[in-house]
Amino acid sequence: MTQQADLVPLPAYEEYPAEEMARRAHAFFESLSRRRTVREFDSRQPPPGVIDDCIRAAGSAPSGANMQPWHFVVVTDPEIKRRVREAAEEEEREFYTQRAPQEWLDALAPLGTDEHKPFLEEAPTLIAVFVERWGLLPDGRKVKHYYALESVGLATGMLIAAVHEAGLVSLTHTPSPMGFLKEILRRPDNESAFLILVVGYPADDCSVPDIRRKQLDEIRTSI
Ligand code: IYR
Repeated sequence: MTQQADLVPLPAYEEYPAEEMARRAHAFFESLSRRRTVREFDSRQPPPGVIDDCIRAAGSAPSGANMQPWHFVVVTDPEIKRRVREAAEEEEREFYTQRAPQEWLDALAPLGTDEHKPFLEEAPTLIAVFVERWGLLPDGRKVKHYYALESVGLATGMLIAAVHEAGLVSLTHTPSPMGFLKEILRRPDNESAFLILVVGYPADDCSVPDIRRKQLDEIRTSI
């Protein structure tokens, strides 16, 4: 039997007065509401350390049984980015021309996406997010992971928010299937690709689709 962990006083909790709480909640909402998914990137690299801090933020996410079933591969090498682009475009070509049902293509039409993925080479940084389907002890025994996909989804949301707060832009890219990522990036058997977060500065002439977010009364019910 594994023992319960020691208990320590809740570290560094700060209660804000009501007014300040309201101000902070609103400011955070306003900041996140300025986030847009971007598909056109400048080639400039973010300053050193920024991506690592964003990944530290992602790694602070809650996870099933605290297994932290995530791994982040930061790709900046142009040759590896080229290989990722090539493999992704091959899958996407098949998706757009054969695999995708018309209903799916119709849903994507407002976004203007197609099989061309130049951002995978043009953006300075790709963060490939992997799910650890199971953990591995130093002696090779497997450790069961719980809610692994949900946990990695939570961590990825925090990664996206951190990148935004740092003043960079991102694109959540999910070429499907993503098996090629595991091969190109040489990830172990217990991992599978979750998504690629493309990160950088927006291109000078960057544009985004004129689409809207649902309003509060469409997404919230109070009882
Ligand atoms: N993976 C494809 C298709 C695609 C699917 C969804 I759902 C999107 O929100 C956007 C694109 C692609 O990346 O083009």
